[in-house]
Amino acid sequence: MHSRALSTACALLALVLAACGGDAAGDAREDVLPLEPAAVSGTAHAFDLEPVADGLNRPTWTGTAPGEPGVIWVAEQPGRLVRLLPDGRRRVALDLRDSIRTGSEQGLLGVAFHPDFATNRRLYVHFSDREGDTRVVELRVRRDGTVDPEPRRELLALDQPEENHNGGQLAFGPDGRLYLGLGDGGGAFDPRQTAQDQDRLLGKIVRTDVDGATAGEWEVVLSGLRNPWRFSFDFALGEIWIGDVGQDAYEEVDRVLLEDDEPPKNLGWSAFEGTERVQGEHRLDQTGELVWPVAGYDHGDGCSITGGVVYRGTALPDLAGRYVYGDFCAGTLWSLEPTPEGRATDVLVERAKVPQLTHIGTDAAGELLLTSAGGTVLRAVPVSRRRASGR
Ligand SMILES: [Ca+2]
Repeated sequence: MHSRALSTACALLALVLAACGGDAAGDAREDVLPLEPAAVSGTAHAFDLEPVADGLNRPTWTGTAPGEPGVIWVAEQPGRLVRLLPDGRRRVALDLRDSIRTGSEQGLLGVAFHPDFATNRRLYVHFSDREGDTRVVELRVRRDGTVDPEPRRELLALDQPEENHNGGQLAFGPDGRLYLGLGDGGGAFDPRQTAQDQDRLLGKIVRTDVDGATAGEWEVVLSGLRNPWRFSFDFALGEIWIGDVGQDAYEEVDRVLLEDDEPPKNLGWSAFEGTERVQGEHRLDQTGELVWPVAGYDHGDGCSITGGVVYRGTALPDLAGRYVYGDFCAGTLWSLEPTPEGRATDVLVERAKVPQLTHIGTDAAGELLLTSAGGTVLRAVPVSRRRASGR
C-alpha cells in the first residue's frame, strides 16, 4: 500500500517533471497557454493625412530635436539627414552616403537626439557600414543646423551575418539611456539561434548609458526578438511598444513594462512566432518572463509591421491614449486601446493608408508624422468636417 502510494507519487512527479521539460536547460513553459492577441473589432476614421514633404530618397525616420520645435528632420536610407525648415526650404544636414551600404534592410536606419540636445547638440545615428555591419555613432550638430560628419564617439560596431534583420530603431528611454533594436542576424527562422542566446546582442533590445563611464557597453533589456524595426516608449506608463516583424505567418505588437529589477523579459522568438511554436530545434531560454504579443495580424493583412506610438497629442481626440501602428506592404494603419492589465483591446482599422510605411513618429507637440519609403512624409490631421459629414 505504502509502496504503491510512493510509486504513484513518483509517477506523478515524473509526469510533472516531463511536463516541466525534457532536458536540464528545460522547456518549462512549453505547455503554458499563450495569451491570445487582440483581434480587429471594427473600422475607424480618426484622422486624415496631409503631405509635409515629398521627393525624399527612401526615408526611414522622421522626428524633431528638443528645443527646435519648428524643424522636422528626415533620415534617408542611403545616408542623408535632411532638415525641413518652417519656411518650406529643406537643407541636407548630414551626408553619410560614402560610409553606408544600402540594401533592402541596410542603410541609415535610426536617429535619436540626446534628451539635452538643446544644450549639448548630441545626435546618435544607427547605420549599416560599407561591410553591412551595424554601427552606432555619436555626432554633433553645429549651430547652423549642419552635422559634423566626423563621429565624436563610436558606441557600437557589430558584425551582421546577413543583409536582413538589422533592426533599426534608436531611441532614448524614460531612464535617459539610449536603446537600440537589433534583429536576429537574418536569414530565415533564426538559423544561428541568436535571439534566445543571452550572450549575444542580436535578436534583442539593448541599451547603453551615453552619459556614463560605461558608454558603449550594451546591456540586454529584452530578448527573443526577430526584427524590432520600430519601437517607442510610452513615457506616461514606463512601457515599451514594439513592432516585431514576423517570419511566414504573424506580425506582432508587443507591449512590455520595463522593470529593471527583473531579468530581461523574453518575447519568444525563435521558439515562438506570435503564439505558435516554431517547428524544429528552437530552444526557449528560461531566464526571463515570457511575454506574448498583445495584438498583431497574419500575412493575409500585411507582411511587415511598422511599430508606432501611443498617441499623446491633442489634435486627434479619437486617438487619445491609443497605440497606432501599420504595415509596410499593405499600408494599412491600425489603432488599439491599451488595457489597464497591460494588454490591448478595441483594435480598429483606420481609413487612411500609407504604402511603404517605414516610421510613425511625432512632432514636438506629439502629433503623428508618418514616413513612406516612397519618398513622402505625412501628418495625421483632424478629419475635415465636410468629408466627415459626407456633404
Ligand atoms: Ca514574440
